[in-house]
Amino acid sequence: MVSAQTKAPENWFTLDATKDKVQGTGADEALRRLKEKGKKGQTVIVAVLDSGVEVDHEDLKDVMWVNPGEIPGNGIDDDKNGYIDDIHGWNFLSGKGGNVNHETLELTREYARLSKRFKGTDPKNLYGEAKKEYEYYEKVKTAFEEQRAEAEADLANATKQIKPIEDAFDMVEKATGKKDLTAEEIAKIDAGSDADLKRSIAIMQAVMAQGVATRADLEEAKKKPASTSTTSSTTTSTLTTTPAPWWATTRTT
Ligand SMILES: [Ca+2]
Ligand SMILES: [Ca+2]
Repeated sequence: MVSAQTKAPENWFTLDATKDKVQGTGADEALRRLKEKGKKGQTVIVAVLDSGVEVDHEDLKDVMWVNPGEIPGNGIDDDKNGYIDDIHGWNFLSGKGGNVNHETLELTREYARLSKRFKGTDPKNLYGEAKKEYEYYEKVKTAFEEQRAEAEADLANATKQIKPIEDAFDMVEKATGKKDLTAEEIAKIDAGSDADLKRSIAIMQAVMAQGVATRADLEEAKKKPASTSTTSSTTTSTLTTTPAPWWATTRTT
């Protein structure tokens, strides 16, 4: 059994649930069995639609798809497909070569795009395609506002939960005159009969067990909503399209 305290092996994701007792993909084991049977590999092209790709990863850099019509790094769209230096595809969220730190949802992007056109517009003056597009804008606006309200409620909730933790940091730092105490230093604090200090120490020990060891970690935890991971370098094949999200499927066309 792997307990929460055991550090995961670095290659956990290629290990096998049955053979290695690690909930990975079992890729190493699959490869071993295929080689055992003398199977030869075939080249496949994988188009990544979401998430990030480390294009210079040692296992990927030599097998990355290369756009044959593009000369890298010359600032020219050599194959005239609309993308400059798209040597390994294109990152549609950030553009040329970029990483995305605070990527937005498609819903937010649609709302921003349509707001530019329709904010303050009186629909009475719209006809035909423009009217249909306006109706779509209203649906997007409603969905966007609902999601924003949910996110704001989540943020308020998270802020409320973090307040007692900040208070605990304050109290322990004040009592010891030290910042960024280690787990050992915290364990050695003599709180005597100070129940508040004892409680603060217990809170700090509990959050440390969750990986929040310093005030910087706490600030980081405050900034990060639980459900979104942020840093990704999305390299996407220019040949692919993304399926429409739920809120766009009701669009009247
Ligand atoms: Ca190009
Ligand atoms: Ca080029």
